[in-house]
Amino acid sequence: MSKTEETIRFSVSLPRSLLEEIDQRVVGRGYASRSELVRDLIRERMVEDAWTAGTEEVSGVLTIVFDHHQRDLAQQVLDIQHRDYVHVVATTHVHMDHHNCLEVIILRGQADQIERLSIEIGGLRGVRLAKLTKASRLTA
Ligand code: NI
Repeated sequence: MSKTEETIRFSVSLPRSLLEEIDQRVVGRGYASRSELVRDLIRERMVEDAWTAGTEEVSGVLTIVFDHHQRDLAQQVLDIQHRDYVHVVATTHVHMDHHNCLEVIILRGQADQIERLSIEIGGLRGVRLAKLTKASRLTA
């Protein structure tokens, strides 16, 4: 949130049990206040909605761990990234140990196409972990 933006206070009615659950999360996750937790929940939902709607360009970070010794795998991962329907913004490759490579792939484009690319890479033989983190622009 920008420093200059006005913060509006409003009332929300909740069942007591739901408020208690929220308060447990505030403490458990180290939030400074209920408001901070609720703001994060709203932002998460807005990102989800942006991905579901598919009407705006979104960003995603695909994290993969794969077998360095799986034949042709690195090349297959690269070939998929080189297709032009999703923009690969950046990739970082880390050699974790003798067997494992970690790669972080930052993607931008249409939500369904980013998801398709992620599923495709995740399904390659030798890819041990594939996790997509969804992001989108947020106004505050
Ligand atoms: Ni490596």
